[in-house]
Amino acid sequence: MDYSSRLYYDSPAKAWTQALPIGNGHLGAMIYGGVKKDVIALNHDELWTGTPKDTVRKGAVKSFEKARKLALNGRLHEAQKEIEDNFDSTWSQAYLPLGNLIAEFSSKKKISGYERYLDIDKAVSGVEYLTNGKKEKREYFASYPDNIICVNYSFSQKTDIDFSLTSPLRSNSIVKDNTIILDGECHGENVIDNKCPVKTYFDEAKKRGIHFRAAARIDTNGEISSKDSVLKVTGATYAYIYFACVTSFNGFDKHPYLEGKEYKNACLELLSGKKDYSEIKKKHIADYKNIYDRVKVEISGKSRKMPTDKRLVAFKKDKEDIGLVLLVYNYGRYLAISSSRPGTQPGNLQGIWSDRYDAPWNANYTVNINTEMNYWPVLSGNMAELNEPLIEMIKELSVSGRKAAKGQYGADGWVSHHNVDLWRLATPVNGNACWAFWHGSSGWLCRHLYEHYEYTGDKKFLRDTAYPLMKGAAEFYLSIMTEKDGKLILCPGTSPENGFEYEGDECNVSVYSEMSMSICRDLFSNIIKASKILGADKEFAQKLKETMDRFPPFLIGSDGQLLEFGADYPETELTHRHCSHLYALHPANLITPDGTPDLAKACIRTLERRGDLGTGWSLGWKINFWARLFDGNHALKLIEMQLRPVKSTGVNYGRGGGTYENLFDAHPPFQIDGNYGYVSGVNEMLLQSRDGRIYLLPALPEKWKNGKVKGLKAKGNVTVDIEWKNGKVTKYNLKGKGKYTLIYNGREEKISL
Ligand code: FUC
Repeated sequence: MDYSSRLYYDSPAKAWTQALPIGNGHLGAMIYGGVKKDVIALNHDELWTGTPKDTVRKGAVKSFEKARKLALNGRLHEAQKEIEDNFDSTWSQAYLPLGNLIAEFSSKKKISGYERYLDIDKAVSGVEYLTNGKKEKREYFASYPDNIICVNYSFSQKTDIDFSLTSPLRSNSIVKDNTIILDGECHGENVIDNKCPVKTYFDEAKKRGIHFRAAARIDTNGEISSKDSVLKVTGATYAYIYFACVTSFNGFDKHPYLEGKEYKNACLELLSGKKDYSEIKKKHIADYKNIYDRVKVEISGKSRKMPTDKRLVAFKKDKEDIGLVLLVYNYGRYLAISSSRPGTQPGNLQGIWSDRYDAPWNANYTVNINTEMNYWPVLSGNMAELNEPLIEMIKELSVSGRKAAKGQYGADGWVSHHNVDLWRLATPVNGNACWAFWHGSSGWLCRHLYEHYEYTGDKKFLRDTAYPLMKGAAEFYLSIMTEKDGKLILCPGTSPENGFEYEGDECNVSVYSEMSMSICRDLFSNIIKASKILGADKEFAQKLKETMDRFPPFLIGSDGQLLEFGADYPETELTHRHCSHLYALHPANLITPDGTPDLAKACIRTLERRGDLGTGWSLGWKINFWARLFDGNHALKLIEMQLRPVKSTGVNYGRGGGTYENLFDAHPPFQIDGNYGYVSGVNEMLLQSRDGRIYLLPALPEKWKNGKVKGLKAKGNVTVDIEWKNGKVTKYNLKGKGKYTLIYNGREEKISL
């Protein structure tokens, strides 16, 4: 048994953060594995409150101009107040849970040898135990090719089962033959009442929300009957459940009720026909492995054979369990494949798994770090097709974002702010300017588009998809660029979600922020490169270059740190979880230890002053920063901190980051970004690439003495295998095309593939 690809427990889950996730991008389920009562908590990626809406704030353009003038004159508190009073728009809509599929069993016999597992080599979860010495088995998986969840119960003796399907949403369920059908409805709006979002149903057709049908078909050798909405099975020695859900959601700009798509028959159709469990399972495993098996990391050392929850606790004392480090790495790849596939919605704050009616931060897309982090491991981890939902979202955002640019700023191009939802909210949300007034996400998201080209080498994608979107984002920034002291800046600025001391009080709005300028530098540089590659749009590239030449330089503060707010203001929260001003170090490559050593030194100083502690995703980001700084030991320290066992699910903005018993990342609460920051961090420790340079093992910790990795990707669509002994590369194999400089074992080598 490989204990770096299997989670297992000796008892059923009592809490959601102990349950095991399965998913196919649309459908998500959490497996509790109770002996008498099995609960499968369900999600669907399109269950959100709301309808398409114009969210532009009236009078915002004037307000922006006023705030800009105030900021240029140093009246920063007033600028902030102006933004918060007159510029923001509405809150995001919310992601909703679907409900529970429940199976209650009649058997009252004593059981032994209980095990609940998730095999991440195959993406199959299961439960096994003995009754009277005989094996009882259950299996669960979510198939992407068939778009259903399958469950297989096999009993050692005749068993009666009550099946039911419940939902916290407005819904009604009935039993028809061997199928439970639940028809339901999402709220028409997440209405803001006294600064609190309240999920609200309306009767008026134009305010009705997304409708959906969920259905579970039971195939069994037992006898089927029904009582109310419970499907009863008696005397079964096996039962299969085939579960599907389809919604009326018809695109971000279509009304889900008045222009909704047909969903009732579509749902039943997914379940109709003769379903052969083992065929579906075979297809599912092949489909999953086609992505998952591309990469394998092996590092010599201990791998503890111990139930995962206990293993996590044991790691606290003895950190030699490299198998656990790899398990969490593999689990992150598993979660990515299970939550983001072509045709699905992108992974939200919780991927697709969310049990709460009022999920933390509405389980929306928070795009001032979190959504981007979800997609960091995808390209380096050889899973480029998982980017598709993100790319689609960016295309859609560019449509709503054009209205936001015009309506909020009177600007060209397109822009998005710190929250996005299913309806592609692009305007700033309501609340403190430190998070609400931040127009960096359109620029940041475009870096994913350019990287998609860099990693895949797909020129057609660059020309037809990436370039026009990148250009539109740049046009927005060009359009609001302001001159101050001969420099061009984005004024006013914020740096998510931090503040500084100004005139005796905390302030969040500065004249400009380093992050916004870095996002622009990065976006503009990528457009200039793209225009060269495509041999197109030279004039625009020239304009960007001239604009960039007038940006203020990176500033270094009195303590050697990179300045966040364009001036050496006293920090109000030195150890703040965001490190946005290091954007140029990671995710961008504008600051590098070998290219710009002085700035890299300033980044090190910044990270030292911030400290290592933080929320889950903050630890995840720091792994990536230290990897980019070629400091493998520090990166590993962060990995080890991320593996601290956490039970609390309350919101902790401080230093509580760690891992839940089911290996979900703990912000706390659960937030999936930390799982992905971890995977991306490990990838960056083993391989980095930029501008034709490929670094093998650039940040290998001393503890990882011997090992091998296969299948990671370097930019240029190069597939990389590496073996190492005593910390030195002993063998490598690169598959791809082109000329590169290879950097390893302290030397540089020119290679041609
Ligand atoms: C950002 C972070 C928080 C949290 C939230 C969802 O606002 O600052 O820590 O992750 O997103």
